[in-house]
Formats: sequence, C-alpha cells, structure tokens
Amino acid sequence: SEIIPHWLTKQASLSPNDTALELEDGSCLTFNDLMQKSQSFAKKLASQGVDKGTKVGLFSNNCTEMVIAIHALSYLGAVGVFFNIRLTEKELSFQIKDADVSSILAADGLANQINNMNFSLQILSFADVCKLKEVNVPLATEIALDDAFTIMYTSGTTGNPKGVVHTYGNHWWSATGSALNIGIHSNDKWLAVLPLFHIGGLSLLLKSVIYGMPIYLLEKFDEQKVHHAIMNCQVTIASVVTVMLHRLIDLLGEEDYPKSFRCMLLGGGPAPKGLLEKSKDKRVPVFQSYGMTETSSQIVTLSPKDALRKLGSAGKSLFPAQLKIIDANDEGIGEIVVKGPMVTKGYYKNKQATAKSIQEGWLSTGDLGKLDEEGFLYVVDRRKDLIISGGENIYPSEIESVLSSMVGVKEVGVTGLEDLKWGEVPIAFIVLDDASVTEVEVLQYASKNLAKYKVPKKINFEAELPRNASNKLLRNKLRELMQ
Ligand code: S0N
Ligand code: AMP
Ligand code: MG
Ligand code: MG
Ligand code: MG
Repeated sequence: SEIIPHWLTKQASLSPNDTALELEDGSCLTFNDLMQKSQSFAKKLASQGVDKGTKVGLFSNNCTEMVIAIHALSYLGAVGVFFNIRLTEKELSFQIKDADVSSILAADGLANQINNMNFSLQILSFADVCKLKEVNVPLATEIALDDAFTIMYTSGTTGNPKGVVHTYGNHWWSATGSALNIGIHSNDKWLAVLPLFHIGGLSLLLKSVIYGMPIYLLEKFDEQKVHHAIMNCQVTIASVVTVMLHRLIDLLGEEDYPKSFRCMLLGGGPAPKGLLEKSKDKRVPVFQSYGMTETSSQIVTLSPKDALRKLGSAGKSLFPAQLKIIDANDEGIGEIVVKGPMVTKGYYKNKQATAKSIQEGWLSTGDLGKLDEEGFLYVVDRRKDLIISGGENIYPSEIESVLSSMVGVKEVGVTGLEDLKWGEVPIAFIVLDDASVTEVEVLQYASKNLAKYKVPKKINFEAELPRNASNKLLRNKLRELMQ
C-alpha cells in the first residue's frame, strides 16, 4: 500500500493559519485548529476502546463537530459508517448490524432521536465525547492508501442495502481527479450544503485538507442561506443536486452571482435540459457531473471549457478514470461502466455483490448512457427502477417489500412519478385481501418503517397488478392504471 503523510497534519504544517472551515456566523477554524481539535477528539474517543479498524457510526447533520469527528477517526485508523439521518429504526438497525458498528457518535441535537431507538450499543453525543478524558494513544502520522476509511450504504434493485467501502486512496484520487478538471484557485472556497453523510458532501471535507482550501459549511439546505453565501461570502464553488439548483435559480431573479463564483457542480441525479438552459440564460456556471457512492463522488464531469458548448452532457471521465459504454443498441445507448482509483474495491463483507458489480476494475453502474462523436457522455436513464427524489435514492423493491408485510395487503407495486418539487416521487399500487384497509393505514405503516422520502406520495388500490406471462410484476405498466 502507498503511504502518504496524514493529510490533515500535513496541511496544518503547510498552512497552519489558513481557514479550513467557515461557518454561517462568520466563525472560522484554521487547519491548525482543526488538527488540534481532531487529535484531542481522537484521544478522548480512544478511552472508549476505539482503535484501528473499529467501525464507528456517525449520525449527524452538518456541523463543526461532525467534521472534527471524521478527522478524529482517521487519527485512530477507525472506519466511519455514515448514516442518513432520515432513516427509521428498522433501516438503521440493518446497517448497524451489517457494518459491525460498535458505537455511534451522534450530533447533540439528534442524540435523543437515536437513543430512543433502542439499539444495544454505545451512543455518544459529540458533547459526551468532549467530556471524556484524553488517553495518550499514538495517533496516525501516516495514511496507508489501501486502508478503509468510510462506509456508506446504498440500495440496489433487489436485496438489502450494501455498504460501499471507501479507502483513503479512493478519497485521495477523487480529490485529485476533481482538481485536475476544475482546477485549484488560490481564492477557492467550496460551499458544503449537501449532507456530509452522502459522498457528495463528505468528499468536500477531504478536498479541503488535500487542497488547503476553506469549506463554507451550512447545517442544512436553505436557498436563502446558499444565495447569501454565494452573493456575500466569497464562495467560489458549490456542490448541489437538481432540486437545490431549481430553488436557487428561482431565487436569483434578475441578479447575477459574483464573477468570482466559478462553478455550480451539479450531481446526484438527472440534470433536466430546461434547468440547464435556464441556468445558462442566467449566467450561472453549472457543470454537470456524473458519479455515485461507489465512485467516491464524481467520476465524469463537464469541464469549464466545454460547459456551454456541451449543455446536457455530463462530460468526460476525470483524468485518472476511464469510461465505456457496453452492450450498446443501434442508437449507441448502453450501460455505463467506469474504472479508476476512486472506484470502491467493494461492498463490506459482500464478495458476491462485489464480484457482480466490479470485474477487472470496471464498475457496472447499471445506468444507461451514450457518447457523442467527441466522446462526451450523455446519461440517458438511471439504474433499473431507481427513483431519485431530491437527490435521495429510492428502490421500488424496498417499499414493496415493506408494504407487502402489512396485514390485509396482498400485492404491491411501486413506481416513480414525475414531480415538480422533488423531480420524482414514489407511488404505490396495492391489491388488498382485506377491503377495509385504508390509505391512511397504509401510509401510517409505511411511515413507521420507511424514511419519510420513501413513503409513497399516493396509494392506489387496484383489483390486480400488471404482470407478464410468467407472473412477473411489470412496473413500467403501473402508471397506466391511473388513467
Ligand atoms: C434537497 C434537500 C435539501 C431537501 O430537504 P429540505 O427542503 O431541507 O427538507 P426538510 O426541510 O429537511 O424537510 C421538509 C420535508 O421534505 C421531506 N424531504 C426532505 N428531503 C426529501 C427528499 N429528498 N425527497 C422527498 N422528500 C424529502 C422531509 O421528510 C420533510 O417532510 P415533512 O415536512 O412531511 O416532515 C434534501 O433532500 C437533500 O439534502 N438532498 C440531497 C441529498 C444528496 O446529497 N444527494 C446526493 C447523493 N449522491 C452523491 O453524493 C453522489 C453524487 C455526488 O457525489 C455529487 C452530488 C451532487 C453534487 C456533486 C457531487 C459530486 O460528485 O461531487
Ligand atoms: P448515489 O450513489 O446514491 O449517489 O446514486 C448515484 C446515481 O445517481 C447514479 O448511479 C445515477 O443513477 C444517478 N446520477 C448521478 N449523476 C447523474 C447524472 N449526471 N445524470 C443522471 N443520473 C445521474
Ligand atoms: Mg445511494
Ligand atoms: Mg427546508
Ligand atoms: Mg454483508
């Protein structure tokens, strides 16, 4: 394994007094502050037995303590398991067990929520950790690029969610690959408003220490606050998903963002052509990117020089990465497969799923795309059945399996419906074997077991569901039932 110096320690020695983190209230942490606080946090955590390879769950919204906790884990060689804070007890329970999580660090404001969930493992709020005594353990001075650093769960067409393992090397190559495309400017300040528990958000923290660049951290998305940050706080780059860009463009009106704002990095789902055109008209420098949890964020991004000329394209693969389209039809549309050092080596303790997705380093994304004559990627369709609502992934099978377990429900089919607010939302079609079951009851049951964004926006009761000759559910025919 290649060895590099610990990245935060290195940056703290190169640029001790430069800003690492800036908050809404104007307060800042320098790289030296961030190193000191992270090392102290690490020594406190060590008192709880956290050391190399320990899986530590993180349940937090965006805040300074979360940033500190993440770097603290790296000083101990521990692995961070990132939980989506919208998940229910049932959903979290699976991930905690699957990832062998031994303790959970929770944001102070969320500790109650997760404590009420009755997990039989240690839960410490960030404030709890701060009260612990430092133990004088040796902290990492180096990073082995092949070591695992983070795990994030992602669902699939069937079966349980899978833990995507990111090594330090994956994050390193993601950050350098991005820099070789977007460049590093001395005045750069990257806005982090995407949740840090998804890869698009987390990747910014690692870019920060590797580039020596400040992050402007927002606790959560609020279009007014993002607008303010871009207009008045010298943010030069922001990462957003489509729904965020929609709301920002509406707010922008006839104003212009400052000239120094050089990149609105759009990812995490389809980029509607209309929105891209509107952004162009308003001189918002949108760069579409394509990536996923498995590729440690963007692996294909439109470069500044092509952004206007190739509107609608996700660009070319980043410098260290490769891309090809396989099994193309006569229109050239086929599956997007990618390779590069930012691609995960696999799913946690799941050799079978890993072998199915990654062959000789090539990751099968399941997404459909085509290349134009100059080699620019156009993403045509998402992975089979995947619904993306406001940047959150939803698989119909997950909802179907939950609703099918409800008493009185005989069959369930779920599909996505276009939605003005979220892009797409899930809707369910249900055949009952107890006619007295109501929509309200189904929704209550769904809310108990599924994260809010996965709860179907509409329940349609049907006499039967469309199936083929071998009795397989035809999800693409479900919508026709509504007519
Ligand atoms: C869009 C967000 C911010 C919406 O949240 P908002 O408006 O703040 O909602 P809340 O006030 O929290 O809740 C209001 C009600 O709305 C429900 N709700 C919340 N989110 C959703 C949703 N997504 N879909 C449907 N409903 C939602 C709440 O439940 C609540 O309901 P009520 O009022 O009834 O209780 C938020 O959803 C958000 O942050 N989304 C983004 C998530 C994200 O990060 N996705 C990207 C994941 N993918 C990746 O990271 C890989 C790609 C990538 O790396 C990347 C992505 C983007 C840009 C760059 C990159 C890159 O490559 O670097
Ligand atoms: P996740 O790993 O949860 O972030 O999901 C990533 C998925 O989002 C990809 O596999 C695609 O299906 C979708 N996606 C990401 N970028 C784009 C894009 N530029 N256009 C269309 N879909 C995208
Ligand atoms: Mg996902
Ligand atoms: Mg809101
Ligand atoms: Mg497993």
